[in-house]
Amino acid sequence: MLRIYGSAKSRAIRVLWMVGELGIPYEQKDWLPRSPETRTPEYQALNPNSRVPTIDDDGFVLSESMAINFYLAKKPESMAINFYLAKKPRSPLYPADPKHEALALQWSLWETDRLDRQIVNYVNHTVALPAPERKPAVAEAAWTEVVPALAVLETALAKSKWLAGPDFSIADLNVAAALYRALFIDLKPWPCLQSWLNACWERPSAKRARAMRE
Ligand SMILES: N[C@@H](CCC(=O)N[C@@H](CS)C(=O)NCC(=O)O)C(=O)O
Repeated sequence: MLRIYGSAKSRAIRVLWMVGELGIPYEQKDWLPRSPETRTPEYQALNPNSRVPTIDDDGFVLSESMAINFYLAKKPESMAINFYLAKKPRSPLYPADPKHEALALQWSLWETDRLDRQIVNYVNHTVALPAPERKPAVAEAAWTEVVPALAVLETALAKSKWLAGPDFSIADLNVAAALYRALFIDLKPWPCLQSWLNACWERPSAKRARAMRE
């Protein structure tokens, strides 16, 4: 049985969205970031970074949310192999075309580099944290990085409905899930991004993952 370590109030929301899309059975250790459970030697043996999410899939241990989702997106294929099905079914979220697969990697790595912490810092230090804990300088520095990154997405989404190929895929899930906090900021300057983000988060499994968090 797949075990997911991490609360939906963390980057584990990406993983919970993915398992929901694919109907993968799982159990969850609903642990918050920095909670005492993530500081134990047992957990640090699974993830020496003491961060969430981590998964343990029958002994296969993996951290880093984007890598976890690449693994899980292919899981329907390996589950079918285990049952000796003659024809390997395609995973609905894993691009079949190697070029689209590479684009999915490109966007997932890009998001981690250009937006992942920046958007969290911006929203935390403008609205999410209690007012006395907010640092305007952190928000301002983050915003100077968020704006050009959102512009990059806007340009891509003006040309193509989805990020990697003709259909919604792991690329859209990984980037849109990481942009959870962007749901709470004014995206009118980036209309294509706004409608893409809404379309992603309208998916039933996204709504379920979001409900686990809010
Ligand atoms: N790049 C990692 C980041 C993981 C991460 O930073 N997780 C946060 C929660 S969203 C955490 O566990 N923070 C605990 C800490 O900072 O000690 C991933 O995408 O999985």
